Amino acid sequence: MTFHEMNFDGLIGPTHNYSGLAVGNLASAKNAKNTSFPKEAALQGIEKMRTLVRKGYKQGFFLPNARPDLSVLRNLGFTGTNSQMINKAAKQAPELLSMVYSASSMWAANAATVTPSLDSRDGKVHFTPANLLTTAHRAIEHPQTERILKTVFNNSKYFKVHSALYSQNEFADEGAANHTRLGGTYQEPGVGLFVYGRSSQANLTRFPARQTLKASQAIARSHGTREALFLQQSSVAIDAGAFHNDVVAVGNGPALFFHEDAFVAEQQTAIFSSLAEQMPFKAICVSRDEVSLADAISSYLFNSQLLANPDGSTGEMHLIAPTECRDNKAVFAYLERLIADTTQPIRSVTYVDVRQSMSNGGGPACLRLRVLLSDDEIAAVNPNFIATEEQLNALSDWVNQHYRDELAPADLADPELMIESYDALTDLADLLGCEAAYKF
Ligand code: SUG
Repeated sequence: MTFHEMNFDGLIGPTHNYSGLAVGNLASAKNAKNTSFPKEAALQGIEKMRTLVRKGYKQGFFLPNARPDLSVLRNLGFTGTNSQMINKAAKQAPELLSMVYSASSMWAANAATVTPSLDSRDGKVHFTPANLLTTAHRAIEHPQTERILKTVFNNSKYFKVHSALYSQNEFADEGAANHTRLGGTYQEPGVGLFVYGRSSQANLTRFPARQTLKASQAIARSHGTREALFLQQSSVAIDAGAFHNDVVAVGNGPALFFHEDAFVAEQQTAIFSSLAEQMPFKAICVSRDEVSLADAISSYLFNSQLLANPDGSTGEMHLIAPTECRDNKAVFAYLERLIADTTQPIRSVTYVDVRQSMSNGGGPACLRLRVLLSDDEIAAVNPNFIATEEQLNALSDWVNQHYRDELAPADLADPELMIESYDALTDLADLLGCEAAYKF
């Protein structure tokens, strides 16, 4: 039985917009109220998937959450027809309209935390959708995300999709953006490295620490994770804009690529020695002298996808980096030095343009959920969600047919956008044979 890493990207939905909803996310704040380009955004996401498919990697995708989510407006006291609710929200509480229109489910790294079957006690692949309770626009994602995961991983012999953790501040969870599965090779059991921002109810940082230790522990417990380690993010990183750990660190196989300021230093030493006992662990630490924390966060260097070779061997690794890393002098020079250094495994960098997502703080690694799967498990994935070239062509045709070129935040007030979005998603569900995934 051979295991492979498969990346599932979140399709970027037709209402992609910049509403400045994410406190502590510098790009979201900077681009708040700018005009977005939904068609370009979705096509950039599809092209990123195509880049991986062409390199020989296994790739899948997820449906976007249906937006606007009118069940939330109804829950918040709006009444009448769909169009009447949109009109009333636009007049009375435009911030609630932005919340129910957000296309934030594109960032699949926050969809769930995953434990592969090699690492779980019952030999199943476990998924827990993230409750994302720190931000209002993302806290509404998990019921739909659970349905979407159950649509894609629809075989209970191999897959167990849990419900999100109890939505309370103590159990704040942001999914795989704060979790890395490390191991010598993909063919042997590994370690789940859970990174959390806070261990108490109180937020001691200027920006919110979105992941709690209790949430990470609960997930390891319910997934039956055999080997779990818990490491705290440094408050310096959170306050510099690392609202998720995947903004300052990325790991895969034996390699962990991270910024010097990513973790609480004393904990890091103990965790790294434990990892080194369990695998041929390779820590690739980038010092602040080489790349400042500010440059790391504005370029999203660590939000690159860190990939093994396409055949799954982990001796050599490859980065899929955002073009912002090529545009930043210090970061680009660092990457050139990195790949020339043969004492570490990263051998190549491919730059991808995902600027529309980046402008909301989502880089290449945010857009994907990694799942380590055996051949039998891959055969059990709903085949309509596997990204072949043909399927990607069908998706880009669908985007070209339905998406607007431009969207300004004020456009959310027009009920016509709701009709367009639901029509687009109805056609998508039809294309993918999954009508039940959406309830408008
Ligand atoms: O949760 N941005 C997202 C970006 C998520 C990136 N994901 C990872 N790092 N894995 C967030 O902060 C901005 C939406 C807006 O402002 O319109 C937003 O939600």
